[in-house]
Parts: sequence; C-alpha cells; structure tokens
Amino acid sequence: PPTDPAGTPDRRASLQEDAEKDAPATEPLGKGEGLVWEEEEGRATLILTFTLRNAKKAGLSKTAKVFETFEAGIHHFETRQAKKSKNTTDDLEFFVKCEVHNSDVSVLINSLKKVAEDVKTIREERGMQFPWFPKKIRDLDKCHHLIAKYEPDLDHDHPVSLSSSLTRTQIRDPLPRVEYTVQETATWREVYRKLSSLYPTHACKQYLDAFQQLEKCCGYQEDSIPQLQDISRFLKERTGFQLRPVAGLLSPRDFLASLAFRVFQSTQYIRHSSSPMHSPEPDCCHELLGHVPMLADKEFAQFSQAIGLASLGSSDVEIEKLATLYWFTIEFGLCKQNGSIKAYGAGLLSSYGELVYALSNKPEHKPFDPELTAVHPYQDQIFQPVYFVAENFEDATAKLQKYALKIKKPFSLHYDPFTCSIEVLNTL
Ligand code: HBI
Ligand code: FE
Repeated sequence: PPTDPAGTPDRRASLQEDAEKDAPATEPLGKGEGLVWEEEEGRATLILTFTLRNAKKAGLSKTAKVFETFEAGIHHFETRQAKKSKNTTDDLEFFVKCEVHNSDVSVLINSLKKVAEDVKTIREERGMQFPWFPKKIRDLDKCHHLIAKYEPDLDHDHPVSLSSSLTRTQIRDPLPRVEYTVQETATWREVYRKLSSLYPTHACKQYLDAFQQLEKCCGYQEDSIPQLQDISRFLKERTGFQLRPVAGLLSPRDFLASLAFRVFQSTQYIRHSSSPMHSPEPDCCHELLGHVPMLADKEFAQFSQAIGLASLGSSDVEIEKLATLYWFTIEFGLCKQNGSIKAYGAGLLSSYGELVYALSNKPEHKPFDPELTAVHPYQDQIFQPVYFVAENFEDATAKLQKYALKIKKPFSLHYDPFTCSIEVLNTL
C-alpha cells in the first residue's frame, strides 16, 4: 500500500527519537534538536523500468533488497518475461512504481544499476529535475549513504554495495568519546612518529601552524589518540568546521554535501595493526593527521566549503568531476610556498611513502586548473603519476568558484552562516 507521504507514524516517531538522541552534548549540529521544526521534507514517487538477466540464478532477491534498503513504499511491482531475450526465459522486465525519500533517489537508482540493466526512470513529481540536496544543517542526517569498496558480486553478504546505507544510529550519535585499546594506541604511535618526522620539510606552512596548535590544545601526541569531540571544538573556534562521526566511506554526493555546511564527516576507528602504514579506507590516522590540521586554516576551509556548495543539486556527472577535484586537492594537493612546493592534501600527509614520492622529481607536477583537474584520471591503488599544484588557497578557491558557476543548475545557492542553511535563489 502507498506510504503516508510524511512517513509512517512509526518512522516519524523514530526520527523524532533519533533527533533527540542526536543532540550532541556540546556542539549541536543544528538548532532545536529534539523538536521537529518542520515537516519532514518530501518523498518522491518514481516510475522505474529495468531488466534483470538470469533472474532465476540470482538477482530477484538482490533487486527486492534495493527497494527494502531504501524503505521504498511500493505502489506497483510488475514483472514479465523480457521480449528481446532469445535463448533464455530467464530474463525479466520490471515495471515498478514506488515512493522514497528525496535524499535516497539517486542512490537507489545507482544501486539498482548495479544489479539490473537498462534502468530507466520517470520521476512523477514535477519540478524535480535535479537531485535532492540538504538545505539545513539538520538535513545532513539524511546524507548517510555508505559505499562499500568491494564489488557487490564478490561478496554475497552485501548484495547491494550500498545496502549499508541505513546506518542512522552510528552516524547520528553525538560525538562519542572512544577508549582505544593498547594495540590501537600502539598503531597510532607508530604512524604519528613516522609521519611527524616528515612534516617540517614536506607539509605546507598552514599545516605546520595548525599541527603545533593541535599539539598544544587538542591532545595531539604519540601516546594517545585525540578525541573527535575535542578536535571538533577546536576547529569550530578557528574556522567553524565541525566533525561528525561516520562509519565508513560515504557516497561522494553525501560527503561533499556536508562540506557545504562546514561539516566534516570523520571516521573514528583505526586501521588494523597488521599494516600500520596502510589503510584501504579512511581511518582516524588519515582524518586526524591528514585532514584536521588543514581544516583549521581559514582559506583552506573556504576552499573546502566551495567544493561542497558546488556539489549541491549537481548531476551525477558533475559530482564525479567534483569528487575528482576533491581528490587532486583536498586529498593529494600540492601548493607553492616561498619558491618551493609543499603538500596540503590529506592523502599525502597521512602516507609516508607517497608524501616523500609526491615531492620528489618522479611524478609530474601540473598547475591546478579546475577544468583540467576535474577530468584527469586518478589512481586509488598506486601513487599518483600526476599532482596538481595550487598557487595558494585564495587563488584555488577563486578558480573553483569560477568553475562552479558553469555547472548547470536551475537555481543559484547562497549559504547563510547565521542559520547554517542554504538559500535557494531563482528557483524555476
Ligand atoms: N567518506 N568517510 C569518508 N571520508 C572521506 O574522506 C570520503 C568519503 N567519501 C567520498 C570521499 N571521501 C571523496 O573521495 C570524494 O569522493 C568526495
Ligand atoms: Fe580523506
């Protein structure tokens, strides 16, 4: 049966409960947590058609799982044998009408594309020609879609690579303090020691300044892992950035959207002790040693927010380009400083080997130019063959904002820092 557009009473109750639980002790993410100020934002009705090959062998349950994962209200679900199939009666065509929350639309479609073919959508609602995006800081609670690194086909416990998308409880908890084990602290110590020996010669000035401050006021030291809560407070005072805990790799769209609100979604767990110098996914060594010091710099903070703002309401193609820009700047960026080149990218500042390599004469250095950087192929398995060098963060931000203006959207956006919300202008 069709779902109540505002969500079932149960769901509403649990959202309210979550909102109460969500109110962090010290740093509220939004205002008035615990009270529902506004009706929950709209749900979208979708009409989807797609084809499932070899439906007998696999796929039917995977397909159903996609709709289940996103708590889709199913209005109509019809299948028939695919017309075009020649040798097999196993191919099925689907016609589905369903209703999901706006924030889940693009992820649902992308998940479906992983299990089915010819996925086509007709969005019923009018005036919905662009993907949903958060308008208020509280909306970030809906930007929680995790992506698994492995391919769905290889792991049968994860039929849909985005199936872990509903992780509200982990994401929405207040910044918890974590008791790290002796072994985890030992891993941190090893990473901290090794990397901090390189910073004076390899890291940019902004990083070094902030790192010193973090050692002074935030418990940065090799013998214990600093707490997100303390760091978040520190950043908030300097640049207005705050941290939120997240359980793993987020979808680029969700991750970028949070930057628009000066929220950095940070993992809190640490890599396995068997490989202290490598982690396939972000962990707290990467976040705390790579990202956090740079987020304390005003100009870098502005640059980060600019990428975030550019992502809001952008198409999947544009998001992919912005994620590439993010990759070559915030993760692997270099910058000029007093006639030499230094690192500011978090992926470099949290990897001993690549930090040394990036500043050697082995890789190519190109000037940062958003148009070219956004479409440059990148490596996530080996060291980058090419790095992009920014003149400085002011210049990089100006170039990025110029780039962002060219992204086609039926509106323009303005961030209001007083209310931490997005104003949408010239809506069609
Ligand atoms: N998710 N948790 C987390 N941490 C990141 O650093 C991160 C992410 N998702 C995507 C992402 N980074 C970027 O590589 C871009 O795709 C935006
Ligand atoms: Fe990162």
